[in-house]
Amino acid sequence: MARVSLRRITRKGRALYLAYDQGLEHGPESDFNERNADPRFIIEIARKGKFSGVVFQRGIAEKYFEELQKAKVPLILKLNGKTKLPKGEPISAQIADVGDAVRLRAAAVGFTIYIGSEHEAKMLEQFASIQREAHRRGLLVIAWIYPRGKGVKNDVSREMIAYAARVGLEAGADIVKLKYGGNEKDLAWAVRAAGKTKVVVAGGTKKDEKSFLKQVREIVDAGAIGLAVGRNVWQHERPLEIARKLREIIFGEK
Ligand code: FBP
Repeated sequence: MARVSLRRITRKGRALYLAYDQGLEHGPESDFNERNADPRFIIEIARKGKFSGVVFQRGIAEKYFEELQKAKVPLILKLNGKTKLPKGEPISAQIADVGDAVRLRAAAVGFTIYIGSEHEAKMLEQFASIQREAHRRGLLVIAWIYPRGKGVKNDVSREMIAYAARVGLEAGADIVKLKYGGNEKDLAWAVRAAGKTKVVVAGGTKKDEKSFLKQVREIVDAGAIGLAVGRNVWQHERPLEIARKLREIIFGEK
């Protein structure tokens, strides 16, 4: 089987991705201000902050295609998403496909699976066909695997994060994105469960810088290859400064 090289979206085997799909997931009111509501601001952070990739939904990737090409930051095209408005069992709707990713010159596709949801089967099936086609067409695959829904009590327990990691491996993701519950040993177990699938961790809501950086050190010590972070960077007063600190920890940059 032809392998797609992880090197397109990693450096020294490590990764720092800038996630910006929160406009769809959470809405502008909860996450954005005058500055970070503009996708061009995000592209500039990704470029100057030397991120290994930026995560956009299709609409932003289309409308800001030229800016993104100029910036030369690898695109990770998110293929599904949902708003925060429905109250039922979570399902992330597929709203883009691998053809869109190829057309938009993405390096990778991203896809969310809520394991534990009543709709889990649909997301697993869609992921399977996306994974096959993406690999056939030379794209990497990142799975956001979030335990959620009626079947899940604690989404960041040792059991759940390792389960999410293992689903990433078994479903064929190149990289699995997990949430960190604050226990380094649990994350190390999840990294073990992910086998040859690499692990990156989400940033979560904005924290004070000191505790955020402490968390990032733990994540790297646990064996994750890095972060796919949004709010803790582009809600920061000085995004490039926090990006530099993240590079120091993740890539060992001086
Ligand atoms: P953050 O670093 O801002 O948490 O972003 C990571 C992420 O996975 C985003 O890609 C996504 O929009 C968001 O978290 C989903 O968060 P949730 O579903 O928990 O509200």
